[in-house]
Amino acid sequence: MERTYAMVKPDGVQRGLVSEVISRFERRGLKIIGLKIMNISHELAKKHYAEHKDKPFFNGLIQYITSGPVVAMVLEGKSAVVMVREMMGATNPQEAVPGTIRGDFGIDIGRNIVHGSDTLENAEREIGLFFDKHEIVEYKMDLNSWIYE
Ligand code: DAT
Ligand code: MG
Repeated sequence: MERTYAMVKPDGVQRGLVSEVISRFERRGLKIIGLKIMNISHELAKKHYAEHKDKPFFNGLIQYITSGPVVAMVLEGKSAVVMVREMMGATNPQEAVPGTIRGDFGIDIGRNIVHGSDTLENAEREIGLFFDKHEIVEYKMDLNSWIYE
């Protein structure tokens, strides 16, 4: 099964959307195997968003993602990376379709509520950045035969 990294960003936490976001992933059938609330250090933020370091919005992005606690999670399921990305919606909430998290709760690109890894490679990298091995809990979900054929 595939694993991906997702997080409720500081605006999502402040707006009380943690349970809403987790609930959507959970109800879809994704298995939560890592979950915690944490503050992101500047150092971790820069590593996480390294691909954007030369973009004009980089400093603002680092400021935003370190401005309050985030809820970090590891989700497991078939095609988890793509599924989470589709459930999040387009990066700019103005372009995100209703029914997606950003399309239902966001307006500005710099306050888009959730993060989800964009590739399997980045998922592995980001899970490694945010979670120690012992924080990932492997277990059998008894519902699996009702979610997967
Ligand atoms: P995503 O979060 O959908 O993977 P991304 O990796 O391209 O999007 O960018 C990371 C975050 O940076 C994104 O969630 C919001 C912010 N961002 C992206 N493009 C931006 C822009 N043009 N102006 C301001 N912020 C931007
Ligand atoms: Mg991205």
